[in-house]
Amino acid sequence: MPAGQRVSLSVWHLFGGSNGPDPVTLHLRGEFVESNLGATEGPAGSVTVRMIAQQFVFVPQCIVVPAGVPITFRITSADAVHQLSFLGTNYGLKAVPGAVTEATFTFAKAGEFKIPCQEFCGAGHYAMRGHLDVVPRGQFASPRKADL
Ligand SMILES: [Cu+2]
Repeated sequence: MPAGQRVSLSVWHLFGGSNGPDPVTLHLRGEFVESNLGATEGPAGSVTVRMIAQQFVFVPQCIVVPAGVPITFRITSADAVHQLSFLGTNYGLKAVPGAVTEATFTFAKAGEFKIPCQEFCGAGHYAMRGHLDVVPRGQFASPRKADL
């Protein structure tokens, strides 16, 4: 597991899912509703990206973030365990149903990164890939600002 990554498995598995996001209602309520996915710009230019991994897509499929800024990823799964990697970097994240995995990565330069799933998750696994577009900081316009 890369440094800086932490998995908040919490007590979800032990106590029947009362604490982490419920995989069944992810899209309906809480942190991972559709309108809250993707990049959000917080105070002082910090950026948080929320994603759902599910058989066999990442939601959202394409994410735009600024270069040279720490990007905090928060990801969960709607079904099986998935493993994202940002091709061409050594950054990666595991998506676990019922838990939120958080990690912060900084992409030094603009570029495009494929995000293949690296954990066999079923029949469509080999086609499961997202896309990360790292743009120069001045060109980044977050679709959303966090509520302050
Ligand atoms: Cu997979």
